[in-house]
Amino acid sequence: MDSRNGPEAPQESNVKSFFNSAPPLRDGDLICNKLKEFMDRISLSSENGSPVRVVCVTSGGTTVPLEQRCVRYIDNFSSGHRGAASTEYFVKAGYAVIFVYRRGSCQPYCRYLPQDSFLEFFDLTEDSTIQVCQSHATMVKKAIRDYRKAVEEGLLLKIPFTTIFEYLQILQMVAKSMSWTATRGMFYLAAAVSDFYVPWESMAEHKIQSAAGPLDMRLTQVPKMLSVLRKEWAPSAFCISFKLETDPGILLQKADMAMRKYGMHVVVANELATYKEEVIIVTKGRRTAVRRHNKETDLEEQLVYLLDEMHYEYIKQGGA
Ligand code: 9Z3
Repeated sequence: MDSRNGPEAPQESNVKSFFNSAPPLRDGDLICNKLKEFMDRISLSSENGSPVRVVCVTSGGTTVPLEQRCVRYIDNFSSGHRGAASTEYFVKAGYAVIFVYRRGSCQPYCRYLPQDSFLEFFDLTEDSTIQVCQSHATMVKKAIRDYRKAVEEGLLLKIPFTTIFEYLQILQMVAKSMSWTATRGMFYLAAAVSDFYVPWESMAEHKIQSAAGPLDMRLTQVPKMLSVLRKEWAPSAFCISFKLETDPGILLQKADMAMRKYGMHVVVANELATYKEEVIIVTKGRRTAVRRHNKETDLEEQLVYLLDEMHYEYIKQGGA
């Protein structure tokens, strides 16, 4: 039922209460200014040349704090590799990218840096100058060049999040700031978003004590923001969500359901055991498997190529 004519639908009131009770972003004004600057620059270059397409890539997992002064939290496995790799290919395809990522997760142009043996990347010369090892020099030079180019051309803005509260507030801000891009806007929602959370007002303030015995905790369902994104925040944008399952028997059925229920243009279906090797692009009435060619290539290169084409068609047809 329309809330203007009667009581609010449960989903609508869940969304409202999520945002009303979420702790406000600590650096909300800074994010807002950065978004404005980024968008102004794109809008200017779109006026002076060919119109730039803009994609919001979300990446990495959201956490669910269990205490307001958070000591413990629920997390998930996502490394952010998919979002980081996809960002590089979107920039290469000419998109301006807003990379909304989990703090500490994989970053575009840095995917090759080893996290656990970082110092092995460097040599110390006799006069104590630090050098990248010869074996990695070509790769690092290319990464530096590509990264600098993306930043200097104003094609990359990075915004970090940690919790589910931060993630959804940032997604809303980005969506609103992108509204002027209309059909030229895209959402590529690769972040692994928590399905359940503890509402801020019912969360313990201090560290939960173990002396009280076993812990019983009731988690609330995170309202499905995908339909809000599609219907209210960015109704003309091209929207791609990801569906992850561990049971291959239900994956495609769940992806179809996400298409219908949330009005996504594309759902990328992947299975935990094989997500690095294979995904299935699900659109209305069509399924396309995308497989990684070999260990030296990224599956995301093909994925972004196909989505770029679909987005192009979508714009040509006026967003139908
Ligand atoms: C994905 O399915 C991504 O492909 C991965 C990427 C998280 C598997 P990595 O970051 O992994 O490269 O390690 N993302 C979406 C998962 C998700 O939370 N989807 C929601 C759902 O399945 C819809 S928004 O309900």
